[in-house]
Amino acid sequence: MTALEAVIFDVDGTLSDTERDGHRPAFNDAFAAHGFDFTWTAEEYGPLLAITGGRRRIAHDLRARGFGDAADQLAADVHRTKTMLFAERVGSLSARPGLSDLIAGLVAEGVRIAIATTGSRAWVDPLVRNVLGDGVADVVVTGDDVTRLKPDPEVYLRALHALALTPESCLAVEDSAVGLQAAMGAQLATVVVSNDYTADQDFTGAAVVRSDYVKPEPLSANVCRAVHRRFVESGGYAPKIADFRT
Ligand code: XBP
Ligand code: MG
Repeated sequence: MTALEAVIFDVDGTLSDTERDGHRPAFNDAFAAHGFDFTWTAEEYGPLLAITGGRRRIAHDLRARGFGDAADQLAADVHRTKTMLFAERVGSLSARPGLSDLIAGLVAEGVRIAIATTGSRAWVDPLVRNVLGDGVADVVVTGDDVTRLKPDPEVYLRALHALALTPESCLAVEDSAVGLQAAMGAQLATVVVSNDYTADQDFTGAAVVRSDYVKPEPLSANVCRAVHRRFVESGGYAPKIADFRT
């Protein structure tokens, strides 16, 4: 039986509730700094999260507002400002309730911690340091390190490569359907801990779905081990048809 050797965490919505009151105001302040007269309300922002990566999200919205061919360059400029603003603010963000106990339990048992996110390294590194502590994450793979963002599995495959582990010995923790698809694409057993923006999404294929780290029982290192064991014993994900041909 393969033992659990590492847990790979998503960042936004998983380590911390960053989206509604973190990224969104930074996007809005960047829009204002570049002379745009619109903002993203909390309601408008939810559906926009289906477009991963802040630069792509801005470009999508600018195209919808009629900016045409100029959208991509404008998005790159606005996103640079947004990244700088958000990096200055990560000190005010805290871990989701119950996460710190889970991390402490995993570390105490020798389970390694890794990060696989779509976000930009300029703010991911300080956020991970603030929320988890210095040096707790062995591996941090960001959106800057990949050519294809989630739901593509590339970020998880790169994290596994950096850990020098196979998916059978790891568990992923995600908050969204897009993230779950990325983790499943890398053949990882995945715990979904949803939040207000993602609660109604389709989490088919997740090893466990919950809305909280604490209730109804804490997501502890032991629970992670049990989830991982059950997933491995059940054979993981069904092989794809192409696998039978090889
Ligand atoms: C997070 C994202 C990111 C953040 C904004 O997805 O899609 O784009 O919303 O960060 P996940 P950037 O949690 O699945 O990694 O502006 O740095 O892209
Ligand atoms: Mg997320």
